[in-house]
Amino acid sequence: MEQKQYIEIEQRLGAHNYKPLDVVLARGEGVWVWDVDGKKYLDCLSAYSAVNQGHCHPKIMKTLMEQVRKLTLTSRAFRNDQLALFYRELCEMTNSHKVLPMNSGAEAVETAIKTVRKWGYQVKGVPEDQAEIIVCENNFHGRTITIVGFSTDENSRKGFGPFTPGFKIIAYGDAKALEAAVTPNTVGFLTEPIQGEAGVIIPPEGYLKEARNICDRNNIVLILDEIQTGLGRTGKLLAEEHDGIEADLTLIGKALSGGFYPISAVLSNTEVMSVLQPGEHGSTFGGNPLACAIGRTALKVLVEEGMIENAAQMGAYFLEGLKQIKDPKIKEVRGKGLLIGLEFYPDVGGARRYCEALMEQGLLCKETHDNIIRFAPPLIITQDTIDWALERIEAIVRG
Ligand code: IF1
Repeated sequence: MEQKQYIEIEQRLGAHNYKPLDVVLARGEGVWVWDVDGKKYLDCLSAYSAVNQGHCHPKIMKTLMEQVRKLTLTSRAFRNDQLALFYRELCEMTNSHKVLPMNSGAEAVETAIKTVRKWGYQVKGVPEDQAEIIVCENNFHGRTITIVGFSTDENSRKGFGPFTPGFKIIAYGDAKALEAAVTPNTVGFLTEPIQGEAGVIIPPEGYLKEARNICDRNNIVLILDEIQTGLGRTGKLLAEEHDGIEADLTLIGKALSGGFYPISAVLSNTEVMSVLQPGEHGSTFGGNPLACAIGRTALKVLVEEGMIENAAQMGAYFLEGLKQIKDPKIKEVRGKGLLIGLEFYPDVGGARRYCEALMEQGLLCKETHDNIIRFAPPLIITQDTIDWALERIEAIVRG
């Protein structure tokens, strides 16, 4: 079938909740993907950081194939022989005490919200139904009603109310605003260490440390959404490490499976997670043996194959290369590790057409917020491939 036929059918039969680039992909390997006509592209999005390990990583694939023949789903009504090992390896790696496995990122966020509310009532002593959670402007935490209810992006939010109460929105990167928003009923502060969807917004130096201190002083649970920034993307296993802090609850997803399967998890210290009792939360698929087996190998290859260090090194190289493209249309290039944003001035007329032109040149990336292109290739990218990409990016930006 031809590319345009696939697109026509999608248009006709699918909900129009996306506006993808018109490229129909059929195969992937490492940093490369191929469309149905066999044209090859460099993937600079990595499925929004879900394929940090590269497309169809052979070791993760092998685990999937082996596990799929043995056992895929038991539900949590019974135990399975992968869950304990997944817990142990994940806790050791991330320095966590406890894990709650879910599937999508949004479910991990919802889980954290439920958990901190319960902690607030049971441990902190907040009066029933009075719990407040502080969140940041321009956040992106997912698509459920509760989560979009505290979004400040009209597109995500408008038309979907009424929303869940109990959230207070403050400016991102502003520790004073956090301090000022705290009340005796504040149970949690939920934020991204770097705002991804907002356009790779890096908060001021020391912000997370300040936030950690404010949470400590006021007995508030610090919840870091590392669904996009975690698992090597920024050049550390978790982005919080750049700031030398530890969250009370850390949310991971996406690359936890290397793109093979939806797997997310809430990582916690003992006190907060211990409020959940049997029957109070769960998921049919969360913690299933296939997911756990895949997650174990996805984590293992990240570390064993040096992907986190590579993200740090290649990220710095890529960022520097982009900074060398001196063009009056570029407002700023910023990033940490391989999470990089290139922002055009508003009068340039949007980043979309640059993404389309780059696609023609064999490089796939996606605009965010009109004027920003996000570059986030798999963490296994090499210097030669970055040079190849930089050549094309420079030509298109200048062109
Ligand atoms: C879409 C963005 C990325 C996330 C953070 C939770 C979730 C996400 C920090 C929810 C998901 C995705 C979802 C995807 C687009 C994408 C995205 F552009 F919207 F912001 F990655 F940059 N926390 N982000 O980034 O995880 O439930 O989707 O598994 O199309 O909605 P999910």
